[in-house]
Amino acid sequence: MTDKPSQSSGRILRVTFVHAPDPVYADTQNYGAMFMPVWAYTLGAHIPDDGRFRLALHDCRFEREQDLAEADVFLFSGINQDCENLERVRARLKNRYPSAISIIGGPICWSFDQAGFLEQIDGFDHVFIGDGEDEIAGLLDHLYHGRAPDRILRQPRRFPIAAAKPFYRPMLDFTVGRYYGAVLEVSRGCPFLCEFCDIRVLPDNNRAHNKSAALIVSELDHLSRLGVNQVLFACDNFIGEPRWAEEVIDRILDWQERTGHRPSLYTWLTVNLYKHEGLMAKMRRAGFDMLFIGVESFSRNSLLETAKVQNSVPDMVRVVRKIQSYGFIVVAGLIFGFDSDDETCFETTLQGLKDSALLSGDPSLLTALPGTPLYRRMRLSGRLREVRFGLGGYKYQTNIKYLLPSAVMIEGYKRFVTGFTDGAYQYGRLKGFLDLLGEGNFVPMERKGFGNLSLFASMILGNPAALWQMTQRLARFAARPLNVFYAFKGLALALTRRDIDGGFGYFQFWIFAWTNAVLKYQNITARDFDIDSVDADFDVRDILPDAYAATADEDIPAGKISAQLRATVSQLESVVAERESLSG
Ligand code: B12
Ligand code: SF4
Repeated sequence: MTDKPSQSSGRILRVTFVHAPDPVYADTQNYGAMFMPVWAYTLGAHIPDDGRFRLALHDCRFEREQDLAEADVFLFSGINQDCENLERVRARLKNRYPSAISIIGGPICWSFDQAGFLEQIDGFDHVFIGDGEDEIAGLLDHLYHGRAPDRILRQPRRFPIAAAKPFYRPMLDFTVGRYYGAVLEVSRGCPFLCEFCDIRVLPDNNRAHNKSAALIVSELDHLSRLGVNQVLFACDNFIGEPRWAEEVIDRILDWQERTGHRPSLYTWLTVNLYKHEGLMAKMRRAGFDMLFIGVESFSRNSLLETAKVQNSVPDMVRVVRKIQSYGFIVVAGLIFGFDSDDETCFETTLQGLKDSALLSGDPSLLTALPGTPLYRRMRLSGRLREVRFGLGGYKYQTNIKYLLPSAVMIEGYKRFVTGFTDGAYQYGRLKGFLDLLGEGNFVPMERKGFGNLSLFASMILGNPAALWQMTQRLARFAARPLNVFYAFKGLALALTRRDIDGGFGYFQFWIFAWTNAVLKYQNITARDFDIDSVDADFDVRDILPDAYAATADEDIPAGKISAQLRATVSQLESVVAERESLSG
């Protein structure tokens, strides 16, 4: 618990940040690695230091709910999937401390507002939609003086992140050690136009808003002094503005030279990185080890449909290979279920992953996120399904009706999983990746990687759910003797490639990603899917509802709206023409 230094002798408002993500998801999606509550450290820094507020952080993943001390205000945050848990914790606190005020913010609020689901978080006294930095002080000031703020509070402007403050140190310094490295937000927004993406449709978010390079480096410096060696650079697209990205890298290189600190870095960016050869080499030297890239599909048509034009390169395999040849591990986002996908998309993806020598790639099924053009298109064509924000026993549950029959999707997915988890296939990926590193671009790194098995192991030791998951992972993996054979073959390969600095690190990542896939997918059956498709009599022309273009009213330049529409509409017209010619 931390008091903001006292300048007044009046009463103190006790404010507790309650971090309560859905526990099942928290364990299954991150495999027991716990990431820090960035929102609390960020907002804490914007609460005035005038002695009126006493701040505390309670992270339900580490502290028991029963130990949550009384406060005057409980601040909550989360993402859509946390809804039930947030509501459960809120209700219990209300029972124990009836006079306390609860306020919820975070991505869940914006998203539920877009979808018209705010009633699902009705229990909270106040709902805050938008960036909180500029508002949190005023909000708490109201409560301090006993004035009731509006129930729904909206901040439609993006906070000018160039004016961001350092994390709230008193809270960070005492808690950072319990998390997997650190998460440092570096920028917000992305200039691209993917139809399914809810990042580009947030207010004023279709462009990059960047933190200053100086602040990023001083935060890195502070984190390194606290002993943090793994830092996730949180953003929507690190190269939304390549010149800024380069400036940040240059500053980091300079700082590393001066201080000798060498954290490993992970970030999100787009495939057009391949055009920036100098930047890639510098990023490696600066410690960028893993990059999340939304590859989405190896089908150019599906990419055009979703207007992911920056990905519709002539040869995706060549592009991904080039990025990886510098030594980056590309964690590829992949999606099945575009209207342009046919039943071969599962095999095409398997082949694409292998040819591009990707060590990692996690597929998901297309989902329409509220607020996106895809959501609007699905709504207009009656293809939205009602699903709750929770899996209710399913592994896959999506909210749209696919054009491919659901049985075809499920069978295809199962074929994909069988091929994907196969030992020979996995070994081929590792070998392909290590061979790539010998092609001349590789920049070795003098540090531990972002994915650090010993750090991960130390984290899960105290977590029974994560330990149980690890036991299952190993048991399922070893149940197939061929897996064990290829795992050892992979280890031998990595250790004998003396030309590659850090071969064991790549092996570690490979085995982790492979066993993740086994854990997640092995034994998957049709019962794990709650997905649906359009009826047999669905008129394929309805994939492009009449009002789709007319209702595109995002607050972005008109030229950008029409660019997205052009790509999506012309590709969907081809799908319609193809289907109609097939049906005679
Ligand atoms: C870093 C990150 C991760 C990291 C770690 C996150 C962490 N620390 O726990 C990792 C890689 C683990 C991750 C995983 C996932 N993530 Co993620 N992630 C992000 C990312 C890029 C940054 C989050 C962040 O730290 N932002 C910085 C903080 C300061 O922003 P913020 O939390 O939004 O808070 C601001 C406001 O919302 C507001 N606010 C927030 N809370 C409150 C509370 C009050 C009271 C007030 C007044 C204001 C307020 O003020 C803050 C300052 O402006 C975001 C995208 C983005 N750019 O935000 C996605 C995002 C949060 N992730 C998302 C998703 C879907 C996931 C996954 C489910 C993906 C998957 N399929 O596996 C998993 C979930 C894993 C889990 N169970 O924890 C979605 C959530 C969408 C939604 N509405 O549900 C986002 C928004 C991306 C997107 N648009 O699709 N993620
Ligand atoms: S590139 Fe990524 S962040 Fe940008 S609009 Fe597309 S999906 Fe969204």
